Amino acid sequence: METIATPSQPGNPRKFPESFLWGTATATTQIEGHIQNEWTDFVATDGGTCRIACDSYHRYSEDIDWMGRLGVNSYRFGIEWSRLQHAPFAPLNRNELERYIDQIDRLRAAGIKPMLVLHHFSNPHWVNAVGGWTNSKTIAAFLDYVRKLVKALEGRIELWNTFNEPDTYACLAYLLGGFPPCNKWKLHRFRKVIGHMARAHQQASRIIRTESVGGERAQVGIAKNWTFFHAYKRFSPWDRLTAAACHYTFNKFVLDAFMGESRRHASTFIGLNYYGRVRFHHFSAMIPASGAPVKRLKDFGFVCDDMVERYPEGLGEILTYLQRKFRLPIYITEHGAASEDETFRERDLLNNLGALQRAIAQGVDVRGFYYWSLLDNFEWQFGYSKKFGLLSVDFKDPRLPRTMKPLGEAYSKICRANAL
Ligand code: GCO
Repeated sequence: METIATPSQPGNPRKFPESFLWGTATATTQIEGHIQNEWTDFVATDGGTCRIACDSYHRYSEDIDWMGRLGVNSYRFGIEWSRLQHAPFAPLNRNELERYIDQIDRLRAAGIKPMLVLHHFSNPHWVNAVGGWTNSKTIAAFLDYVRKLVKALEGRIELWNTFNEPDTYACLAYLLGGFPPCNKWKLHRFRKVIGHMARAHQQASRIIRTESVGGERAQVGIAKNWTFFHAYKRFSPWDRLTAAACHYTFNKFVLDAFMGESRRHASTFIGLNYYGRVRFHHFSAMIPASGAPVKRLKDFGFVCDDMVERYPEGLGEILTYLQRKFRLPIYITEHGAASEDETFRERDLLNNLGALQRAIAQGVDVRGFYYWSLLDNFEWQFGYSKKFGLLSVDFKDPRLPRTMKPLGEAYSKICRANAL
């Protein structure tokens, strides 16, 4: 385990700790293209599909060059399970494996530390065919994959993320119907998925920490999405109840399943994905992602990106809470804003990094920050309509050229200076 970073640099309060990781994050289905999983036939609300996406499957080395220009020193990305195993317990596909190994080796050669995500909202078809993570047999299949992958990567990876946002995945796939298999209000399935993934996390973590070459250095955690749920009017009992039910289901229940009691020692770090908050008014979620008109939200005085309400004040609160509760190092595995307004995005970034810096100064052990996302990409049910990238991609041009955005330039300065 790395030594604990010194909270702030003496003499310069705008500096981040010396060994701080500045990164950016992506997911296989959102950028790679040419993928065979449950998203292949899924058509987003804007008519987009993930079939080609940013074509990073072929352009990963160009993407790494862009990361070099950004000056990041870490990259959080996935390996796509469906590429590596075509049947349960099958040997790993050699060609696909070599492509990922080449990607990892290029990253390391460029001085960019990889953080590997094992599950990010997608499964091979043969897993979905038996009910996905609602089926407890998926646990054994996943562990077999993890064991083989850990061995095949031969100590190249120190930072492992087992599951990305299990709460978002189970909620959208089994409660809200936004992700395949698009089930609605199947609460028992939601709970099963969380339970099975939590068991898989615990066992995968053991495999990674004991079986990876140089395993004593391997660090493992999930990436937990934390959203604050509040009532718009503090005294509205129904909206308070709705907010409390969401908090219980998506924050407390999920965190307890993955990190409570017997699972307390399954993780060596906490990955936090933080975007902001959702407020309820007359039972409806006041955010653009739930269809609330942006104009109406503005009239209510809300500051939102194209997805959720921004709430940088909450970042310090959740970091302090997690630190007190678990006493583990924390990585902010995702934070970002979707908007065409780059000035807005820059302000949002600075507000959140300011909150992060204050939390570090107060002693919270945060080791890294990953901006979501490197590229404009396939934003699941919303397709290409949400612009989260540090780089834009021209999806109308078949060559899919990337261009640095103003936010990319601004983020680059922060990464290079290790300071705000
Ligand atoms: C998630 C995922 C990312 C999203 C990002 C923006 O949080 O849903 O981890 O895949 O693209 O958060 O919504």
